[in-house]
Amino acid sequence: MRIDIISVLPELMESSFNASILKRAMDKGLAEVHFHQLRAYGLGKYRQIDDEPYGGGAGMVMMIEPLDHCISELKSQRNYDEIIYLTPDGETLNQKIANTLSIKDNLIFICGHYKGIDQRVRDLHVTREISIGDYVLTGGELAACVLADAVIRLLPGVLNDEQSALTDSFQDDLLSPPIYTRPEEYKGLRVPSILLSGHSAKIEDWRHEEALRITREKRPDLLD
Ligand code: 6GU
Repeated sequence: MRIDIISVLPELMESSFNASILKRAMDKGLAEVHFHQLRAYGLGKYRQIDDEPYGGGAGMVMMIEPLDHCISELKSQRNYDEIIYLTPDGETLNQKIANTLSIKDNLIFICGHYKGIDQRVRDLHVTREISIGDYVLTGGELAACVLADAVIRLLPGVLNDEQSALTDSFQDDLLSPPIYTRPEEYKGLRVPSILLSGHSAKIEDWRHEEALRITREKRPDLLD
């Protein structure tokens, strides 16, 4: 998978891809992330990328030309499956969206700033708009990191134990059951004995019951 991220602040995202699992995914060639500094496509001596909104009002708008030039250049190099604009008014990210995107080959993420991007960029290029929740960030960069992380970890070969993405919370609309590791007892707190029984069918039943119980308690909406 290849992800091209268009942003005025690529520095904000680099560390997210330079450590741990995502770094390994890139080192193994399973994912490529390319940053594109929008400023490089800015207009004039000052590399302008934003301007005042027509009709007045507070805040600046990201102009169409720099974004169109950058996106068109990328599109001339390969076919993109989705061109995603990260924006608080997009559809809220969930595991199903991450699953859907994880089987694509080429994605563009556009990180907005200020009041957002000229509507014509959305009309012309954007195929999908995604938010990471009902709150406002200063820009789309952190949202782009969240989305890229959620998608890249699902690529085959990225996680050591391929099972583990399948048993994530949300993959079956249930939260995960409680987990334990050594020691068996700590300050009087014991690991549930079923987990020490070696009886794998009973353990699976217990985990499923616990997942249901926890989902009912914390996120009843997932069971609807
Ligand atoms: Cl994608 N962008 C911004 N700026 N704020 C957000 C968001 C995105 N998702 C939630 N809040």
